[in-house]
Amino acid sequence: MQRARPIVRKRGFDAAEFVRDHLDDGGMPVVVGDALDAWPARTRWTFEFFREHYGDDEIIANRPMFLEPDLGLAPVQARMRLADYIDYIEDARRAPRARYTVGDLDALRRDRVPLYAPIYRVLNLHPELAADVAGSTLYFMDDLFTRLPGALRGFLDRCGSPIHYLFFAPRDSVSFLHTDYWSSHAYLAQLAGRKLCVLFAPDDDENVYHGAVRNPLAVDLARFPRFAAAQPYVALLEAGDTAIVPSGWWHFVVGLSPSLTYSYNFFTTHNMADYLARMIAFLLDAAGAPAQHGDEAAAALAALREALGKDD
Ligand SMILES: O=C(O)CCC(=O)C(=O)O
Ligand SMILES: [Fe+2]
Repeated sequence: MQRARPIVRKRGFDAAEFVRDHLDDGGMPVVVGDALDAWPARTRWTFEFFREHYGDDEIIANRPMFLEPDLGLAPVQARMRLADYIDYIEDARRAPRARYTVGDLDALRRDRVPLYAPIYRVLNLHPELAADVAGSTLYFMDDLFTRLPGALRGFLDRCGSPIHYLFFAPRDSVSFLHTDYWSSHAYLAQLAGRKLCVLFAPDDDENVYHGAVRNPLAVDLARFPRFAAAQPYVALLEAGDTAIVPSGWWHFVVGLSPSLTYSYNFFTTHNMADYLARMIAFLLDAAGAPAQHGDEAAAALAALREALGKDD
């Protein structure tokens, strides 16, 4: 990783500069230092706050995070109260108070990678918290997702890939190398603790073997020789920092301490065509599967048709 470059840090953004330098073609990732200054969550959302008010929520935590079978880690899935998960992430050497649905404590202890809860859709469970994250917007961000009809947004946020989510992470939490779904842009808003992010541009697709390189900090160059040509960009995220991950950028994130990250996926004119094409394919698929959320998906599609049909 000697050739890693630091991700640029900025403050005091304006919307046009943000889009031009970071989201349009060739746009670079950035860490914004003042994006969360006006968010009540920045001071209010602590481990203590969630333990006290939302401790009874159920958390599903996995190792690895999405139970990826190709990582050579003994798979573990555990269900527990959020309060118990917070106790665990504060010191992941302790045994969690959990009910195992895959693997067990012995399996968990066989490897240093800890449990990590992939999806906690905090605002769906507790809509009263939306104001704490300013409705998920950042002061410089033109988020086209918010212009979709409400019924469609609600459906995607409940039943699609997560639009927003809150990560409670132990030290050594790992999100293995991936790009986000539907070519969305993402931000990672660090509310507490520290994480290390390693990113690669979409141009490095082949050099990271389309994600087959899962951990860029420990690459077998005999197996993945082209990785030597990949250009890593790194950032240390501290509480108050927000990392912008533009559409198509590969990212790998590891926890350096117990931490809390609010994440949001969005689209702009730059990635709109890909995003909407994938979104509509998803809706059509869902509408054709009545056993799952078919009716809701059909209603979401109808809302989209109506919004597009309006001649205002
Ligand atoms: O572990 C993290 O904070 C990164 C999560 C992430 O990138 C994702 O789930 O898409
Ligand atoms: Fe991601």
